[in-house]
Amino acid sequence: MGKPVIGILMGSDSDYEVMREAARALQGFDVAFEMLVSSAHRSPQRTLEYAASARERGIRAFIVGAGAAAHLAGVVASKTTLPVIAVPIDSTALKGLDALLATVQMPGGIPVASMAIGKAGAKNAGLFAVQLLAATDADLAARLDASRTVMAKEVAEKSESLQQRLKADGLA
Ligand code: RP5
Repeated sequence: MGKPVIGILMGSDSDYEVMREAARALQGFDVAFEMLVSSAHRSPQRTLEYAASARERGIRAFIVGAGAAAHLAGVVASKTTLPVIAVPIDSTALKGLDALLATVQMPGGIPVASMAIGKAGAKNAGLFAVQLLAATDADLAARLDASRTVMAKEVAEKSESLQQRLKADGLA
């Protein structure tokens, strides 16, 4: 798929199952990415070096997933002016609410765009990254439009199936 333009970072390999959804979304639009584990607190130097060197290596935006006291996205954002899209991970007893609040409540000056908790957030992070790239890529924008058309068609089909189920249940 060529040289990575999106960097997917997660705090632990235990975040992978959620963050895989971001990778799938990017792959669906043939957007090349790299994915690695680096922690804000367990490997701070590695995280800072990765964030600082990404632009010169061709990365255009980051997708960052972390759970618990999720400061990884903010730390990445502190070392780059590339867009940082965060995914709060539901990896603790607080089911991601801790990560959501830690991620979304960035003090003014260093922005982080936070998605929803968990897999839907990871999927949307991937799509949002595609949309960022599509702002200056007409072909990618056209493919996003086409995917929305497919999505709308699927909703209409689901509604049609629902009518059949209503009939089968004697409700229509
Ligand atoms: C965070 O702590 C990670 O992002 C992960 O969501 C959570 C738990 O990590 P592990 O203890 O599973 O490595 O830093």
